[in-house]
Amino acid sequence: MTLQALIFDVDGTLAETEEAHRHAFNDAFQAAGFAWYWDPSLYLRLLAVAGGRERIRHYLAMLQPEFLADPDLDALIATLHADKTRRYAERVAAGEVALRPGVRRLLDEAQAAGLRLAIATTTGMSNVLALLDVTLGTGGRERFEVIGAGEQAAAKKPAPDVYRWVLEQLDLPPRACLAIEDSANGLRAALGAGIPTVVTRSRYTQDDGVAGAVAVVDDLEADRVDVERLRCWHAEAQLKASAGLSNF
Ligand code: XBP
Ligand code: MG
Repeated sequence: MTLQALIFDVDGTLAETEEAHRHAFNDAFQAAGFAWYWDPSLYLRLLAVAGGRERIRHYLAMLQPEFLADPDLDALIATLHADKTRRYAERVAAGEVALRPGVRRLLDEAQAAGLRLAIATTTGMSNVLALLDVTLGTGGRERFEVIGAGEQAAAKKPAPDVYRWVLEQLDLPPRACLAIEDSANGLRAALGAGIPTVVTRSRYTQDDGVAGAVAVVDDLEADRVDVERLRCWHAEAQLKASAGLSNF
């Protein structure tokens, strides 16, 4: 089966967004009067849990367990996360986040080669659209035929739900696609949906496990990832599958 679509993760893959997320979480905590502070080494541990609301709950369970008994905990987390989302959008609008090297080139080349483009992420839709609007400008979001965000999946990565939803919308089998991810959670989600996956490591995922990836690169530009290489990796994945060496 030939390669027909590329499905991109957002956070860490299209852009190094996690510092903007981290600062937005901290600002929201401070504004609400909490002395909680997520420094980079704590945030690295917290990233084991995808999704902002889930991450706040995980933090409380780990380090402030007395909050778990609060009957209004869901509402508190929802309020903090809504404020964090607003603050993240402000940071993106201020130009704090840029596309990672090679992303724009690869998007251009893929479209010129007739590949379909999609997104599968755990972050909220408003965050995805804010990032695409600022970094790709007018028409940026329309380049992606399908956008699967946190709202589209019951269970966040590493569950495969968002990838399954995107495949359904594209009306393609997993073997016709390649996913591009930066993290172990993302890789597990894409593989769980049966999609061969290329990993481009990001700031916070340098030590993530990447077993099962069809290729692992530091950066799409430095490693000169183009459509031809993607087609090669995709074909290799198909060969391995037909030899019974993988699940694709
Ligand atoms: C990225 C995430 C996101 C952001 C926070 O995971 O975990 O949750 O850190 O986003 P991935 P929200 O790149 O694997 O999709 O606060 O909007 O949930
Ligand atoms: Mg990611």
